[in-house]
Amino acid sequence: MAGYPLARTMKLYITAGSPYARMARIVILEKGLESRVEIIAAQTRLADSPYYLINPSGRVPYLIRDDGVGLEESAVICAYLDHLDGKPAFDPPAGDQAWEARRLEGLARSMVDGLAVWSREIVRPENERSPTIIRHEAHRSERMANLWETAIDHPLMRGALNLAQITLACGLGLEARNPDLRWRPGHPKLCDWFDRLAARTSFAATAPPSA
Ligand SMILES: N[C@@H](CCC(=O)N[C@@H](CS)C(=O)NCC(=O)O)C(=O)O
Repeated sequence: MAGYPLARTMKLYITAGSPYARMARIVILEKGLESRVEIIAAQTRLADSPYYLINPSGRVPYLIRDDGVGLEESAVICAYLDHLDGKPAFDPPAGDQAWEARRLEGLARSMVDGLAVWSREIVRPENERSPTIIRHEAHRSERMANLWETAIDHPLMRGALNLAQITLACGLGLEARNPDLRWRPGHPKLCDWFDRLAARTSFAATAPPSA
């Protein structure tokens, strides 16, 4: 009806600390979709969570579209939301740069995946935590931070906002959840890049709560 706000017909299930859900939340804010998507906190990793009746995998993010169909996987959800207005802002550029964009997004995702495993490990009861996994992920994150200190100068990481940038920043933002994730020392360019992006409205509004 003219003059009335659009009903929030889509639902995005999230947890406040999830870097993957944060990617989708950032795209919602960047694309001005707040009035169309209801954000709902899901109870993950809980025996018999009612959320499992909505999304049997139990993972977030999970987007229920207008037509009732549910989507998993942050990259798929981000692309879907980005395409809703027919003017995608985050599609890879044309030509050779497309592979560069995908390569960088893959590198960023690789770092996030490792950091997510680490984050998951440290919230387990202490007697169930694996020092081997924690050490493995800590070392992986050091190698990836070293790599990104150089790769952050790539024009695609410095240009218009894209999914590689969103993905990497959501990973680095996990420092708020994991006090042992110390990617900053020795990485001044990465610090500067991250701090600028973290100040952007969509990033500041979705920053994960500290552990
Ligand atoms: N590849 C998935 C990963 C999603 C994922 O692992 N989400 C975590 C939160 S960071 C989750 O829902 N964990 C709950 C569980 O494993 O039961 C994506 O990109 O969306």
